[in-house]
Amino acid sequence: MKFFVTGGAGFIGSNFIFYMEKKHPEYEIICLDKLTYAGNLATLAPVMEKQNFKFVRVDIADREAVSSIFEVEKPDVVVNFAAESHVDRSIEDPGVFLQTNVIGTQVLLDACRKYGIRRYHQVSTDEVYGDLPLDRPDLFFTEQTPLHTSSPYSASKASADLLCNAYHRTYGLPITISRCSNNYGPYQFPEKLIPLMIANALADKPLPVYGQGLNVRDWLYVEDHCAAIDLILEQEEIGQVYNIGGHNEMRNIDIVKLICKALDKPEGLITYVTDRKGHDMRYAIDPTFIHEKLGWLPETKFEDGIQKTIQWYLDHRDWWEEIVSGAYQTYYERMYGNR
Ligand code: NAD
Ligand code: TDX
Repeated sequence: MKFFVTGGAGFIGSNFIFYMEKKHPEYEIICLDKLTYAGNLATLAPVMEKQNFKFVRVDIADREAVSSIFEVEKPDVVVNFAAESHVDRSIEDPGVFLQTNVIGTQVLLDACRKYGIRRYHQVSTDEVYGDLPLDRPDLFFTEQTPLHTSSPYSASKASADLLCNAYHRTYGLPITISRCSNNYGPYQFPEKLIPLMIANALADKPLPVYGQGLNVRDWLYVEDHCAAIDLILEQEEIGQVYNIGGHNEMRNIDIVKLICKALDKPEGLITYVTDRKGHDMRYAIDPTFIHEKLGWLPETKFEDGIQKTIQWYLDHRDWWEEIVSGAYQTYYERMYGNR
């Protein structure tokens, strides 16, 4: 079985490659990644020399390049993680989000049509459902919740989902889609809430909390997300959407305070800054369907996962210190300088 894993040099994609290498050592995995600011080849060092692994640097929106790789390699399965993934960057500059997340997905779908595929899996997000009000804790996103996006990022991800459905219905392409809640764990780029707060706290820098920090996210340890995708790929039914989440809702401010406590840093570092434009209030996944259909349940409790994650960032300073010292500085200044 030959897998294309696009975006495998990023956070979830790399964790997925490690998960699959361990669980299915008989599979051949080819990682396709453009290596944008968020992609890091060093992350893939543990698998780089393996016989059954190959890395190809390519932009998924480059039709010709993608087509030639499909022609040569003829993959059985494509799992598409490749995306521009940061909401704040999409608010600053939506263009590249449409290019990669929408056009890139279409290019991959076209290649799958042309060369044939056993499965195309689209890694989507709970953000396609928009948000839920804080005063209705009884409401959750199900697979039937209408798409109702807020940011250019979520609009681009929802567009990609719609294209996948269209290629399934119109051309019979064997697609599946998963919509996961917020992930955390090793190798997450330090622009995202949890690694950003860990890195800043370790440097005794201000911890920029948007608005009042009352927004709620539903956190899932990245390995549990990978296990869910693996299960989805193993089952035969196509055209199906699966929501993935572990009922672990937390307010941003509580996460930041927890990180301060774990690192023995003063809460005085917390700085309330101007809110994100169009900031979604609450995400909350109802994972009943994937649980009942595939028996999936998250294995890592948040208390354990967050400790493991903090320890990972303490043990792998080289990995993220290099990132935060480079071009990321310019981004940070632009994004947080006048907030
Ligand atoms: P990430 O930003 O860490 O990694 C994205 C990867 O895609 C990088 O390696 C980057 O180089 C690559 N990439 C970007 N543009 C590309 C292009 N045009 N061609 C080829 N490669 C390209 O993202 P992540 O957090 O690992 O997210 C992976 C996927 O999971 C995304 O599709 C995202 O929408 C989805 N998702 C993320 C979360 C989360 O909490 N991080 C939750 C749900 C869904
Ligand atoms: O500096 C910050 N301060 C802050 O208060 C940052 C970076 C974030 N936040 C808030 C905004 C959100 O309410 O923390 C929350 C989490 O923010 P992000 O880490 O940027 O994640 P989010 O916007 O929730 O989106 C994430 O989950 C869904 C991923 O980045 C997406 O790729 C995924 O689809």
